[in-house]
Amino acid sequence: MSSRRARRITALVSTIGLCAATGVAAGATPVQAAPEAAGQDVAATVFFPNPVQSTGDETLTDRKDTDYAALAPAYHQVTLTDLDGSGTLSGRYVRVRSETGTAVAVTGPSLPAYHRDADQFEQVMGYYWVTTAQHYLQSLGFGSALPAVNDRQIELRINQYGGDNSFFRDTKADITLGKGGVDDAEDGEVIVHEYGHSVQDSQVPGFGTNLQSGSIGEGFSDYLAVAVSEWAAGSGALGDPACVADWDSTSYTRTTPHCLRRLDGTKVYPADAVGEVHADGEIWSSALWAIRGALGDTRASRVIIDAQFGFTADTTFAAAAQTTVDTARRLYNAGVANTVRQAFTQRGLLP
Ligand SMILES: [Ca+2]
Ligand SMILES: [Ca+2]
Ligand SMILES: [Ca+2]
Ligand SMILES: [Zn+2]
Repeated sequence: MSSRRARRITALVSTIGLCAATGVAAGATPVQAAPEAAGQDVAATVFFPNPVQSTGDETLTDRKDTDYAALAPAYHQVTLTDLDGSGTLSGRYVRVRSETGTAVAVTGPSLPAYHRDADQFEQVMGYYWVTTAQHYLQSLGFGSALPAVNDRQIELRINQYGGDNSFFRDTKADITLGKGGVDDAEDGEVIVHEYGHSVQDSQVPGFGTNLQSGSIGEGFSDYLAVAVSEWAAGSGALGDPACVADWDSTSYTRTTPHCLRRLDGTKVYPADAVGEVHADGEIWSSALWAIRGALGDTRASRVIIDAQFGFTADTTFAAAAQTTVDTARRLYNAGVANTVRQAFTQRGLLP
């Protein structure tokens, strides 16, 4: 996902089979347990959304995928929901495939406490954060008061693509997460960023065919990553919420706070546009962030996401901004629409 190609780092392949199911004695997992019935929940361990965000410790680094003491407070207990009962990490919204490790087996009420040096940890992260992102969309009313958004099972694949190069495969819903630097699936915001592209593709198949629409895709995906982080943690619970991918970015940023990108930049169009989708996406995401600041998460995200149904695959900043203003008027009122308009005009995205 990075706009910078971090120097290609040979990922340390997890020692699968010898993985540290920390705190769980070998053989402690019941071997005879039947797979969970469909819809049943399973306890698991994740980063929430990532170690730098949740601990505030900007000195944490990858250390070649080792699990070290300073990371201990970053592990959180969560519940995996919507599993399909197949005994694998397959559920209503995502099916996880790893090409770099043995698949997680769901054989009881809780998974082993996989830590980051186990490939299974990333598989769990992928399942949890995609499902959480879909629950966020549903909490906004998508699928009830508003049309469903990306209510389908996507595939999340973990593989060995080098560099920091997670990507969303064009015209497909699916996500591939790589292993460059910090393993991409160790940062919930990287996972949800990629899910943001899947969301847009579900709303407008093939969305993002040129520079401006592609920039909107990157800006929205950054916005969704942070919105889901904050929703999961509780609004206001995270320090520096405007920072995207606080953990993955420790591999390719030298200054603190470590951020892949930010949502609260001051770029305006066209003066600060450079012709690269991630960089120019910061103009779009800062408008979305300002709308969220003015309207609150629920109203802002309802407007921002519902508007995307009306975008064309090759939309422009101005057309997409105008559709978003019109959506605010339709869902709410002229005052809300004016607030949205101001966020876009202040950044040169609308006349
Ligand atoms: Ca890892
Ligand atoms: Ca990475
Ligand atoms: Ca963050
Ligand atoms: Zn992206």
